[in-house]
Formats: sequence, C-alpha cells, structure tokens
Amino acid sequence: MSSPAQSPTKVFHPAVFRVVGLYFASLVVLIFLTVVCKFKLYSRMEWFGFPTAWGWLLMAWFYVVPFIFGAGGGFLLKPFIRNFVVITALIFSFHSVYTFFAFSLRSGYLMTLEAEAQASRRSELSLKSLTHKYQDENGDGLVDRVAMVGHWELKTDSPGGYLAALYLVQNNRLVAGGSIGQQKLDMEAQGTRGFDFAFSINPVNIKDALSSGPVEVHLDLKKSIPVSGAGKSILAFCRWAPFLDRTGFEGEDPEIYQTLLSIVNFHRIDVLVLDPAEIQRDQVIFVRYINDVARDLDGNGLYDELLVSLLVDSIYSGPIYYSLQEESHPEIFFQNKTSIAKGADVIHLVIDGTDLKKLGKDGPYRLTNVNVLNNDPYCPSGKCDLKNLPVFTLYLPKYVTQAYELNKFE
Ligand SMILES: [Ca+2]
Ligand SMILES: [Ca+2]
Repeated sequence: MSSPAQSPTKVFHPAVFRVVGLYFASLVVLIFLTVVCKFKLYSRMEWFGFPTAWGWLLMAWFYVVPFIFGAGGGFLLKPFIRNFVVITALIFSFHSVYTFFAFSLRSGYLMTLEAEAQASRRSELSLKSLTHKYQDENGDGLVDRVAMVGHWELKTDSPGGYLAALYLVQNNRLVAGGSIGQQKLDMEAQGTRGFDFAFSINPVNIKDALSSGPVEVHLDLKKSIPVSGAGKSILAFCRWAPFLDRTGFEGEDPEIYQTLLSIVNFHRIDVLVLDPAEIQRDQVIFVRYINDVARDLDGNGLYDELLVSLLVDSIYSGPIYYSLQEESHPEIFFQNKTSIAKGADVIHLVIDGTDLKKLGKDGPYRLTNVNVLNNDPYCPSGKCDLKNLPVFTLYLPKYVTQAYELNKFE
C-alpha cells in the first residue's frame, strides 16, 4: 500500500471504501435493532437509563454520523479534506440512490391506490326503498323508537368494502346524536348487489331537533381502501430512506393512512316529523315534596302515622309501591302501597307509627332511598308477574321531616 510508486493522480485513499462499508454496517446493525425491538420509531424508550427514541438515533445516523466517519477517515488516511469529502459524498450518494428507489416504489403504490380510488368513485348506489315507522313498544301511546328499513343496491367495477351510512341533518347541520346507523357493503366481485338494512333510533336522543322542526335523513357512501400487505412493506421500506418523510414502524404514512374514501352523498332521502309531545317520556316525573304531617286517625291523642306528600306529573295510572329508609337506620325499610292518577297528582307516602318507633329516636327524620315502583317488588314464588305496564321505577330525592317526638306516636 505504501509503495513509493503510488500514483500522484490517485486523489483519495482506497481505504475510504472500507470506512464507508463500516458506516453502512453500523447503520444496518442499528436498523436490525429497531426491527428486532419492534418499538415504534418515535416512542420513547429507556436506554441505559436515558430516555431516547429510535427515530432520533436513526436521524443522527443518517445526517450526523456520516460526517463523523468522514472526519475519522480523513484524519486516519490523509489528506484530511479530500478523504473527508469522498467518504461523506459516497455515503450521501448511497442514501440518495436508496431514497430514490424507495420513493419510486412508494409513488408506484400511490398510483395503484389512486387508480382504485378512481374506479371506486364511479360506483353507483341506488336507494330502492326506505320507510320509517314510529313505534310504541310499551303500549302507552308514546313513541319509543323510530325504525327505518329499506333496500339499497350498489353497482361497482371496484370490489372491496363499502360503507353506507344514514344520518340526520337539520338546517344543513348534523343533528347531535343523529347517527342512524351504518352498513358494510362487501362487494366481492364487480357487478351489482342488493342489501337490506334495518336501523332504529331512540327519538328521545333527537328530541331537541324534532321540537324545532322536520329532520332530514341523509345517506352517504364511503369506501374503505386499506393499505395492502405489499403496500405496508413498501412503506416500511421507505422508513429507512434518509431523504423521505419518515413513516411509522407499522407503515403509517400520512398520505396513505386516510383510507375512507367518500364516494357519494344523498341529501334528504327521507324526512322525520314527530311532535315532541308524542315522544316517550318518563311515566312519572317528580315535581316536588309538599310537606309532612303526623296524623291521629282514631282521635286518641296519639299519632298513628307520619305522612309525606309530594307532587308528581304522571302519564301512568294505577297502583304504586314505595319503599324508603331513615338515614341512621338503613336496616329498616318502610314500605307501603298506594295509587296514582294521570296528570298532576299528589302522592302520600305513609309511615306507620309502630314502624316509626323502631327508629327509637325523635325527628327530624332524614328519609333516603325513596323508590316508587308500579309493580310489587316482592314475588312470593320468586318469579314476578308484572301486572302493571309499562314497568317503571322512580327514584326520589332525600327528604327531611319536621321535628317529631317519638313518644307522641302510638
Ligand atoms: Ca311508548
Ligand atoms: Ca291515634
């Protein structure tokens, strides 16, 4: 090597190739480590106690380390500048070639995606039928469910997974809670295929919209264009290209990961009109507690019962069962039965004096866990036969009575 016949025309030391080889060997080891560890490139990890990320390490290897190898090579091989330039230029040339190769592959893949998108956009969806029904499931005359059934047909040259969705719009704005439903239309081959659909929504969720007028039903068709296995490999390949925007370890690529392609929107394919007063409401709505009194029924000067009155607004009429507790004695349940009428009605919750005495203390009594049911909660046979429909339970707020002396009760 150190022959005196060394040619003066030789502008750099032949060992620069070894230095470049060493650089790429170190890069390959680094890449191998990132693959083996399966970390996301930009997720943080601990490395000998220091937080780091493969992505940053790779960036350093792509852009900074070549200069270190160049400097080291130049220093060892002399002359410094010439060998430094040759080593770094060689490294960056290889990087450029790799990047160009990866970029070409990626562009080719993007073109196939674009071709599929073009073909998908030519798909035609036709709505063959659509009807809606306002259903009263508990038989109280109020609508519990809006059911929507129909049939649509998709004609396409581009097989794959399509997604048809129905949603509600009012005054050109999406209605909150107005997603009716979506159906996956799997087209395994080119051609035309029909699909039945059945969706339902709870009108309570869109009560606000319905109270300000008609609500339009819209339909849109999208196609899901997932990244194929080959596509993922290409994107993974692009990860190691220094002059391309980095893709994630899983092959996420911002340009490609947007895989739901919008194909067509149908506006106002149906209109829902429903008087909010016809929408299901609670059977009984608590309005307020009125008062509490102690009553002497037989005129012997001692109270027989404590009576708490409350105002409700009801669309149910029939028997009701209630139970309650006093806060300091949760083991004691007071329960009884009464009835309720439709409209604004006053309910009296009655606690028998002998039951009240079990508390062993004077009032005020702090009444809690006040529940009202319309079916007897105790089933002798263990199996309840619900006689009163629709079934409901009403939970009332706490209530504090006046101060009573327990010895005034009998
Ligand atoms: Ca109903
Ligand atoms: Ca009495």
